[in-house]
Amino acid sequence: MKLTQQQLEHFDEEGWIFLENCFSPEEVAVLNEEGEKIYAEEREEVWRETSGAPRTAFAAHTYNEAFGILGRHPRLIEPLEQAFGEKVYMHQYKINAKAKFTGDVWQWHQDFGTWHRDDGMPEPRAMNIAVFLDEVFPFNGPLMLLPRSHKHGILDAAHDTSTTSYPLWTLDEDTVEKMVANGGLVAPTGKPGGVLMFHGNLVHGSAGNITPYPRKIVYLTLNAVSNHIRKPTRPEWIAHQDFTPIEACADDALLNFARQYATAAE
Ligand SMILES: O=C(O)CCC(=O)C(=O)O
Repeated sequence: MKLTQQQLEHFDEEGWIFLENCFSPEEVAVLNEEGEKIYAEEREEVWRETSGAPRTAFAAHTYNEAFGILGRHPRLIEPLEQAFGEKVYMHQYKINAKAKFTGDVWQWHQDFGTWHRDDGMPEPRAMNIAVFLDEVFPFNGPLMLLPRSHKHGILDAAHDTSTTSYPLWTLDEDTVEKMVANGGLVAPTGKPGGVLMFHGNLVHGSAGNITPYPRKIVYLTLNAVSNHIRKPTRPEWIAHQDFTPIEACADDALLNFARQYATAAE
């Protein structure tokens, strides 16, 4: 899947784009089912909120076939190869839960701030491409983005290791106010199967979810191969050290897997 000139221009100017209906209900259904099974497992890659609800399942592409196929899917890999002009590898992979009633906040941050400081990534030539597995509403903890904030480089940040179960380099209120005054704030919403792509320096965060509507999103963090990390400090399953370029699978690979999965369940 290739982005249009108009989409590329929107991405350059605003720092994000949202693509509706990239994955079909059949493709999303198998990911949802497998995602719930992963959250039910006791394994070090699954992090939980203090309530015990799942927060994040790291590296699911390495131990789950459906998420493995998604991690090589051309609808996700090709737009990033196009943006970076070279092959990409998987820097990080996570299924973020934002569970109904208990999903916790993600404080305001820039992803590249963390990748640079914690993993030794040289340049912001990596980014998240995210697949909605549940419907994202304005009220179930949508990702909030500060458009154009990616044009300010790495902003000052403090290492927050206590507010949530996930340590993060977070931004202070003054910085967030300045960025909002400059570019506003958006919270893209949409049906399962939508895809959100945003620049590594774009400021973003999300509020807690006190609604009965879960909000699962899979994030592939794809890095240009020449920009591989130099000084990893986090476990391999959080910041991968296999820099092998990803070869995209066939476009119908996930659909075929979903059909076999449904037949096997009959
Ligand atoms: O899933 C969310 O709400 C936020 C995730 C996020 O900001 C991140 O992984 O960097």
